[in-house]
Parts: sequence; C-alpha cells; structure tokens
Amino acid sequence: MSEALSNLLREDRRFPPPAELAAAANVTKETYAEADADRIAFWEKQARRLHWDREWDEALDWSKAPFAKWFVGGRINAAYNCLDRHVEAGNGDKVAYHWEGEPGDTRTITYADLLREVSKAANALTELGVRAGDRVAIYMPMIPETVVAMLACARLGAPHTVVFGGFSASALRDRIQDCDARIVITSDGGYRRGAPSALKPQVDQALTECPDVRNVLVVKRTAQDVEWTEGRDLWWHEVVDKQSDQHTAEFFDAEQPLYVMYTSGTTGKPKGILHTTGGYLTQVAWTHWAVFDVKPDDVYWTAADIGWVTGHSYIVYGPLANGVTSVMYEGTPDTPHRGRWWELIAKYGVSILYCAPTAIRTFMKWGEDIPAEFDLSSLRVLGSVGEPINPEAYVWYRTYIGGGRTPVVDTWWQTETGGIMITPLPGVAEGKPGAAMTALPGISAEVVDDAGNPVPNGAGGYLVLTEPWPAMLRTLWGDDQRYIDTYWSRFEGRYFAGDGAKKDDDGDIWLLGRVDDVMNVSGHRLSTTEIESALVSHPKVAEAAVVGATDPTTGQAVVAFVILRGSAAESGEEAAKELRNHVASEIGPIAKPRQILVVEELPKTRSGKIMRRLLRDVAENRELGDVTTLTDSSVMELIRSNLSTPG
Ligand code: 6R9
Repeated sequence: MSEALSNLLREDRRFPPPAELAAAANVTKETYAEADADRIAFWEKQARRLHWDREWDEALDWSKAPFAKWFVGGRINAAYNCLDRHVEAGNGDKVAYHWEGEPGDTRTITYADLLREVSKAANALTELGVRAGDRVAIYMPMIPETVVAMLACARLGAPHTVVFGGFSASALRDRIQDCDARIVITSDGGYRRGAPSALKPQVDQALTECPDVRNVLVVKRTAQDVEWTEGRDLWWHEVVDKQSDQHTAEFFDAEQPLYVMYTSGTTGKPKGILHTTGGYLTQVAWTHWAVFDVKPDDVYWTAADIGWVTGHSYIVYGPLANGVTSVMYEGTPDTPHRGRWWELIAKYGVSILYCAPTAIRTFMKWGEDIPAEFDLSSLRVLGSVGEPINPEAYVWYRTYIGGGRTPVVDTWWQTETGGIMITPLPGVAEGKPGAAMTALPGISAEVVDDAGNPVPNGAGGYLVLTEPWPAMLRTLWGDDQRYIDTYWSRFEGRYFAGDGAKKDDDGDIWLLGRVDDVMNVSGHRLSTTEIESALVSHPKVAEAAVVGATDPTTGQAVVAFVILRGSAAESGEEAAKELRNHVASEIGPIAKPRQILVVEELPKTRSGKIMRRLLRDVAENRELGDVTTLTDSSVMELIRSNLSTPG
C-alpha cells in the first residue's frame, strides 16, 4: 500500500477549474461551510428540491443506530419525482433519453412518453398482483423498458432488484430466492458485440429452482426463439401495451424500500443492499446536480450498465429527478467500431460523460487517434467511478477526451452509500490526478489507523464515514446482524467502507483499493470467496485460492490457484480451460479467471488461513514478502516452479 502511494504522490500535476465554469457553478466553496454549520439543515434543504406529498417531522432518527431513518413521517413517490412533476411543470416534451441500440436503431423518449409507458407498466404489474412491498426481479439488457420497469415498481412501492444481464442463471436464482421475488421482468435478449445474446434461457434455468415465481414478463428485443412456459410467461407487449396510460402515483413513507441491489461481500453469499426512498432520492438528485454541475441544457451520459448501482443512481434516479436529458447506449464500445462512444457524443452533443477507469484504459490502449476523428467539443465535465483512476488515465481522459478543457471528477462511493460521497467539485477544486479529494458537503469521512484514530496528513489507513448520510443503505436484506457486523463493528460508531485510503499533505483523500477479500475487476466487485466456492464446486478441484492481481486494463484481474483432485492432476491445461468456463457459468463471464495456475499446495498460516498476500505477489511477479508464518515455506517454491502451467 505505501509503495503504491508514494508512487502516486509523486504526481504533482494540477488542473484548476475553468474560470467560466467556476463562475456559473451550481456549487461553490461556500456550500461546504454552509453544510459544516448544520449538516442536517443542509440535507433538509436538498430534500426540498423534491416533491413531498407531506413533509417530514424529523430529518434524521439515529436513535437506533446503525439503523437510520431519514425524513421521518415524510411521504414521497420516487417515480412521481422523476416523471409527473416535470410533465406537470410543462416539461413533458423534454427528452429524457436518447436511446441508441447497438445495431444503430434509436428511440427518443420524452418525459411525457416515459410517464405514459411507466403508467401502463404500473397498471400491468397491478393486474399481475404486484402490491406495495412485493419484490420484483429485473434481468434486462440496456433498453428503455428496463427504466420503465424500475419506475413502474417505484410507482407502486414495490422494491425492484435488478440483476446485471451478464450474471449467470445461478446468480439470478440466488438473488430471486434471497429476496423472494414473485415476478421476473426480462427480455428475449439484447445486442452485444454485434450479435443478439440471449437472456430468457438463463431465466428459465434459474426458475427451475424458484417455484414461487408466478409470472415472467418478457420484452421482445431481438425476436430470437424463446422457450415458453404457458401460464407463467407473458409477452410485455401483450400485457403492457393494452393498459391505460393514466396511473395515479401513491405516496409512501420516506423509508419505503425502493430497491435491493446485490453486491459481493467477503463471504460467498452476496449481500442484498437495501435502499429506501426519501433519503436516497435526495442524495442522488443533489449529487448528480452538484458533482456534474448539471444545467438544464446539458446532455448527460453515464456509460455504465443499469444492473450496477452507478446505473441506478446516475442513469435512472439522479438524472430523471433533475429532469435532465440523458443518453443511454445498449452495446459495447467497439461495436461496430472502436469510435462508437465518440460518435455518440458528437451525434447527441453530450456535455457530461461519466464512466469507469477500466474503459478509459481500454481507450488508451486503442490510441488517441480514434477519439481524434470525432467532434468532442460539446464535453464540459468528465467523471470517473468504480476504482481508483491512475494519474496517467486521468490525464489521458482530460487531454484526449476533454480536449484539455474539462475538469475530471473522480467520484468515490459504493453500492452501500447509494450516491457519491468523496469527489472534487468541478467548479471548486483544483484537480489532482488520482485523488478523490474531499467529502462532499453534508458528508463526513475520515482516514483512521488500526485503532480507529484519525491519521495525520501524509499518512494512510482505512476509510470510514463518521456520520449517517441520506442515501446510506438501511440494512442487508433479511440480515440485520450481518449489516452490523460488516459495516459498523470494525470501528465503534463509524461506517467501515472496506477501502484503504491516505491523506496527502493538504489533507486530500486518495483511495488505495480494497482492504478485504473483494476484488475490483473493470469496476465490478467480485468476491474471492465466491469464485473460490465456484471453483471447488467442480469435481476436479480439491482446493482453490483466488486473488486480484493488478492488471493494466481491468484494474485487477482474477487469478486462481487450484489444487486438482488425484487423477485430474495430469491434465492441468485442459482442466484450467474447463474451470474458467465453469466459473463463467456459475457466476458470470466477468468472474472468469484471467489465469488459472495448477499447484500442488497452497501457502497457509498456522491457523489455516490461505496467505493470499503471497499468492498476489506470485500473480504479480513480485519478490516474496515475509513467509515465516507459513506452515511450510517450501510451498512457495513449489508454486513458483509450477507457474509455467498455462492458464
Ligand atoms: C459506485 C461503485 C465500490 C468499491 C469501493 C472502492 C471502489 C469506487 C472509486 C473506487 C477509488 C473511486 N471505488 N469508486 N475506488 N476511487 N473513485 O463502484 O460501487 O460497485 O459497490 O464498488 O469500488 O473500492 O469500495 P461498487
């Protein structure tokens, strides 16, 4: 950690905010002082940017900490705030989404269109028996119906759980079972890399073990053949299109569950992060407006999947709550050519782009000549999310995409935090490549040592959040104890984020990656334990250890060390191939190990814990660290001598 950091801190390039942007910025330096003076009053003011049917009696009830209630007694509807109020204010003709399919088909959807579609879908879900509090699983490609389905659920007070379309049937099954969803919304498939890819077969497979699912609503996107279970499966267009496009939103308690989003933890079982309505919407709406300095004429694009929290907060809820025009793109950045993103920016006049460092590093690899062919002069703010952005990628992004003009906001947050927490503000901060800088107004962060004491400037430790915030997770679905244990037990009274961090000499925060057994591959969180359990579920595998090794493109890459069972050990190369596919089918292609190293033993401490730190050294080809706590240090020699095994 310290080595990585001292390299980072040698970075001394600085980028002051453009004068014009700073002069008209939504948020200024004074906002920090205002929030410092009264944090709760600050958030109340931001909550009033939304429409409440009834205002709250108390802004924060923290009496049962760490279980928070925000805007107690307030009544609100998220979909009403995202749609109806803009239409009622006369902005129904404003474009909500410029949607672009991968094959090049397009749809322009105004706020009025979206309200009509969401109303129809809400009526259809009601007809299917969905009531407030019921969970609905959504397993979809990046098409407008995904947003429609989410908002229809929100309108009815039925929490959605969106499962990333790249996840496998068994991952889908686990999530449906964990939150006991009775309705699944999916599509026949979507377009990826120039071809239709199927989703319905995974749903069919998952549902063989989810007997309580009553109905599957299927959007026709690719028109590929699908298996059909009569009585259970229904075409979206047959059920939704015939409905009335009028629907009156009901207002719910501010703490009505809005969604459950599953994310990897340090054990094999994914955690169902629960977000509720009033506080969540307040923070995502305000942060979207403040961090990206969003103005009424902006064209905003979060290039992420809706199946991740970034998509929930900054493709759907934040931009819609602010009545902004967004771009939504279905496919991959290199289909049909490597300039697709830049072509879209030029076509729609995108002014704000928000994406992940892994994408930026891929574009760097493809070369700056590609973006140079397109007119990117509409861009005025760039954002980064998902993992630490290395200074080279930051500077490349600013230079070749932002034309050297645009601030880059490096936004730190998590599925659990719901919205952005630590970031520079584009009209205020002097950008430092690689630093997430400071907690937003109204947010309290600290870097602490092992004993929980704040570290001085220039030192590293663990990132904690010291005060509750509006969009914080309320609990883990069905597991209050795990919520307390995971986040609130490491440091008394403070939220433990699981990230290492450092304060530089100015007191600005630099994020240094996870300190637990969670990997970050292309901005996606994967649990080492989850992949290990997938590997050992294969009959050929005796034992497995997985580490995240630094990777120039994906940030980290999955490297697995496996011990094969007796007779399987002879065919290492073949087994490695089989195991990579096995992991893909158990968890999803994103979890596929980059490398599988077949070994005869794994390094363990005396208490039997696998020493992943040493394995990471091997995977990254570094000198070995201290091995004295190993039961048998010759194990490492064995591992090294086996490194030639192809993966
Ligand atoms: C929004 C999102 C959360 C984890 C988080 C951290 C890493 C996210 C970062 C960052 C450094 C940033 N992370 N943004 N690390 N700088 N700007 O990514 O949520 O999928 O839950 O991941 O991602 O390690 O703890 P999620």
